[in-house]
Amino acid sequence: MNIRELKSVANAIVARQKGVLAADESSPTIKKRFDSIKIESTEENRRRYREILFTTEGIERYIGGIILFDETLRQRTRDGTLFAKLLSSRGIAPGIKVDKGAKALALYPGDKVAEGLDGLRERLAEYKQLGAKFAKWRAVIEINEHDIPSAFGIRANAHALARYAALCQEIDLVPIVEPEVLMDGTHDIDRCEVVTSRVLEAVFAELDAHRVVFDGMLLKPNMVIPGMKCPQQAGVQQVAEATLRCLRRYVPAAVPGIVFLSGGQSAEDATDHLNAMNAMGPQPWQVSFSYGRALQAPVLAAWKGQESNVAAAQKALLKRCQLNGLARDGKYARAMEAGE
Ligand code: 5MM
Repeated sequence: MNIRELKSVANAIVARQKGVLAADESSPTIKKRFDSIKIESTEENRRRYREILFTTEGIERYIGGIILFDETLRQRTRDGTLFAKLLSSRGIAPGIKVDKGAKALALYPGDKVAEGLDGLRERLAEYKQLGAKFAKWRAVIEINEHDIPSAFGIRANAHALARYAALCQEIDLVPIVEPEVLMDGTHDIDRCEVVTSRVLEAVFAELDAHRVVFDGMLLKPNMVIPGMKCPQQAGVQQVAEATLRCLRRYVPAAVPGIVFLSGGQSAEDATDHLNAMNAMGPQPWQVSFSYGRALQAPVLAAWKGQESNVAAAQKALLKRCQLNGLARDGKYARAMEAGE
């Protein structure tokens, strides 16, 4: 393991004003996104769309890494350049999603566990050859009003995340460790904080037991936020305070960066929450973003699959990147949404 190399890639991804664009939608997820704008999910349409994202001028000032799906890592621009090569040449680290999705955890009704460990060492070696500098594994934790997630469900996901992270570091790929406590449901912010705390505690215990070097990884957690159907929604400051309280208790200071997922928040809310946390800084780690929907929803809405809308789509992406770049410094204000 080359710890210097791991640290340097991790630090570059969360350099000042920078974060991650999550463009690693699996085939079923990208189909859902395309359905919403009435575009057929063909391989060429997926390639075209990703080319729009990756060739947007100026995003390299705010985006340190982009997470790709297996198919995308093998695709090329219209003029034949591998996407991974294009991104590296622009100073953006290409990454790869390596989990194979959440499946029902046997004998634990209601719990899920992410699969994909079998053959992972060989897959990582191939991804590295294809130009990946980091990887990502997403564990999905659902909350219900009673007994989900179970303590064992949390442990099983934490164990898989740590096995994955150790395999990444063995081959000098920076692992992004993503335990996502979903915001689906009616639970309140306190329950989200309790579950997120238990999850992070278990994840770092397993990472430590697996000898994962904290300095050479990034954490991609959910924010502490009420369920979408909770009647008691929380204000921006409340979310920022609860999230930081939880992370400061359970995330070691050696971790270079926290890159939040957006999880179904609106683009504006995700930026506002990130901004509030940075305004309360400094924190022991870089506090940044790895948004999928919160960066891409405005892009899809502007593009609608039309060649004539490409410039508008790229403008929408650059705008979100710029605003999140400002939020990295605590300098974003909601009023900026109206401007260019
Ligand atoms: C972009 O979506 C990623 C892949 O999801 P599927 O396996 O469901 O296709 C996902 O892991 C994403 O990176 C994170 O959930 C963050 O995205 P959001 O939209 O929550 O910011």
